[in-house]
Amino acid sequence: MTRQARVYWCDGSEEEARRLMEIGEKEERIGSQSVFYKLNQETFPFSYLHRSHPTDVARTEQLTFVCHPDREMVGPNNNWMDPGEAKAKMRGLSEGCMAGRTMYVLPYLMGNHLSPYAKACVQITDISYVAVSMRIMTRMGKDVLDRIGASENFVKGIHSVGDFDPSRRFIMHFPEENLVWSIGSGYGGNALLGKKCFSLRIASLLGLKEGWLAEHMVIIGVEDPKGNVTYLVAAFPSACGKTNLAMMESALPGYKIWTLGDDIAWLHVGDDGRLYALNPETGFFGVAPGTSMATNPNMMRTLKAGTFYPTLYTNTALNTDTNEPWWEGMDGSRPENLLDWQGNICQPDSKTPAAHPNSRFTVGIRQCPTLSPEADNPQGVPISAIIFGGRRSDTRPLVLQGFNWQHGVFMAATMGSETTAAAALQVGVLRRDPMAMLPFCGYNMGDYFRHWLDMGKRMTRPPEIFCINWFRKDEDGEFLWPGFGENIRVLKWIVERSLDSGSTIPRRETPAGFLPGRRSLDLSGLDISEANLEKALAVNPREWKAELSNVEIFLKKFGDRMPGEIWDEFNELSASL
Ligand code: GTP
Ligand code: SPV
Ligand code: MN
Repeated sequence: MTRQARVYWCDGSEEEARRLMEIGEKEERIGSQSVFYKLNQETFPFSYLHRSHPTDVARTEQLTFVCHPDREMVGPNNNWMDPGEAKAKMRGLSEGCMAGRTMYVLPYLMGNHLSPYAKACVQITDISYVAVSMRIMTRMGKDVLDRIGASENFVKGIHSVGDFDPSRRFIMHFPEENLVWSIGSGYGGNALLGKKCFSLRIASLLGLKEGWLAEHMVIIGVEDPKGNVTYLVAAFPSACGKTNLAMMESALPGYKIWTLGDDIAWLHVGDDGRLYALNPETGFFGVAPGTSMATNPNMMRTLKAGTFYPTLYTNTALNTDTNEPWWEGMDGSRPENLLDWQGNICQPDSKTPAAHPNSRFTVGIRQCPTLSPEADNPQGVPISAIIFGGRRSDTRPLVLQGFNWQHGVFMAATMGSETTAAAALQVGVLRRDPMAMLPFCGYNMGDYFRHWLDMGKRMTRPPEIFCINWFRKDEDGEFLWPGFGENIRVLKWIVERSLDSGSTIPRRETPAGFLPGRRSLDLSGLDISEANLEKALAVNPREWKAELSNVEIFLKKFGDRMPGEIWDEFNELSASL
């Protein structure tokens, strides 16, 4: 059907990666541009710049569908299409789509080879950029084919960039066939089908059937000055701080963050009744703007580490004096001679960003200096706390602890966030984004909330649940909380509240949850005014009333499928305000 000129079976070797970079540099093009452009190999070892098609710069939620015979099961949180109709449409669009091009066959594993939870997958694609990205982000190799053998037991991905025409761009999921079919985009979550499409949308439904959870979460270990490590997971919507949290450099002496994952966590209940988390990916597809030695030094070190995995920069600017990638918020002043993300010369006084706001890097997790020694544990790591967060200029305080599992699930189910450039939508608009999973939950959100409540009942020791907000602003639009490395102060309170001795750590009860007790946040060495701290931590009844009417409209969309427990918590909070 695709009528490719040739087929290239990828084996995941280093030699092959070098060959693919060369093909992308010299043989394949997007419009008039090469797929890869070689950057300064001394300062940015094995690094390449990629400029995507100008209409193809973010995930496209409006073109993403879940195609299941039962529309109710898919829910109002997903676009739905009948599987037969969707197949016919995709067949039409795929006819001859690889004519004259190479089809790359990518066998890969999500999860580690020794893990009982790992899943074998095969994706086909027609662009070297996706083949190389998948090699960074997944465990790609011939051995996966042996594992699959003659079985049908693998996740299938069909991907073609097509002609990049947005009117012929679709990302279709067929959960009953473990199939993802994507055409017309070469960007991130639209094209790296092991990431959002399989490890979240399809996997979330597998999790519902098999009794586990696939979540949009970072996994970290927090080491205290005594050397004890407590593992946490945290879910924030796209471009709201997961990667930064995953490799944070602590502002408090003696504390250290260990990185296990920055985007996706698979959560299983272990034999001991605790919750375990593992990261199915092996790389970071991270937001470039704002990344610097000041905000995320460990990511800067990761980017420059250089191993046999290439590092890719997508839609960043280019400093033509040094041949290095550049983006807004990088250390130092704006270089004089810059090409913008589309390759055009930048005027020095231009106010438009030179890097695309959703420009990203793709880099292997092995290069991360804070990689946890437990990152490859086939069972995952035991989780003591689950953190949910969003980008909220108002209403939501710096941190709140849920009263118990059920109340924590309510807090997460009702969270909202201001939209970012990660999705092709209007930026900065508040939308409800339960568990940071609105674009990624592959089935009805009402059923998803019930699954969360049920998971709590299966655990002998469920993790504590917290909500955070690093992004609350004052009247002048300035952030009230300094964020980044200073967030360790909040993590410290979270960890202490989550340990067996947690009930002795001071907290203040509010209708919305527990706030840190006076002086129980460690603010040593931090320059923040009493007034700002008070504002950052305020639970304001007037703001919460407005919040609840917004929440109510959202939850009602799920009708009968919305669990009564969620409404019980809602009514309790309404009554107490
Ligand atoms: P996805 O990869 O899209 O899932 O995003 P992410 O959640 O990993 O987001 P990331 O960590 O890349 O952060 C996105 C943006 O938020 C960057 O521009 C950061 O500089 C900014 N950011 C991260 N942490 C903080 C913080 O604590 N405070 C403030 N003010 N900004 C932050
Ligand atoms: C996100 O948007 O949450 C991402 C980037 O992690 S993408 O892979 O494009 O979905
Ligand atoms: Mn993400």
